[in-house]
Amino acid sequence: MPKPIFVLNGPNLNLLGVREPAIYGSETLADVGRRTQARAQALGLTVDFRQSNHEGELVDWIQEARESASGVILNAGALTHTSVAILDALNAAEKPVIELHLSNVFRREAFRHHSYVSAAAQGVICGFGAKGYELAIEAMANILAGR
Ligand code: CA2
Repeated sequence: MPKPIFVLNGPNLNLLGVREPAIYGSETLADVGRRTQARAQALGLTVDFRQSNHEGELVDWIQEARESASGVILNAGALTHTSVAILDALNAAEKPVIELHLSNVFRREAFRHHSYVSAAAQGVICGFGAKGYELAIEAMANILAGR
């Protein structure tokens, strides 16, 4: 049985579709999860889609990925810009990592322009809203197929 792709979402992403639709869109995180699962299924892959507001829980899940995932797609939310702990966990996991953001962080405040996650990521997808989750699945499928 192939291992699932872990799709991990950080703080406040549970508010998707409820607040700030102009920045983050009107789909809920559950909608995004369904979209992500559907794209993965079409490519013959499985996904484990999770969200946490807690840095330590995200670190635990990234550690779990070392044994239990084929790769990690991570929207770390604001922890992207602050968390050396998440960077260290990603490096220790030794799995392909794709960094993901709904918004184009480079069109926003300067503090969003730096990412600790990027140093461990094979690539970054940002600015395409919920569609970015499907793009990340496609990119991960290519990485896992060795293309
Ligand atoms: O654009 C992204 O996906 C972000 O990772 C979202 C984070 C932000 O801190 C990053 O700079 C970029 C914020 C997630 C908060 O999500 C909300 C969703 C709806 C309403 C309020 C917050």
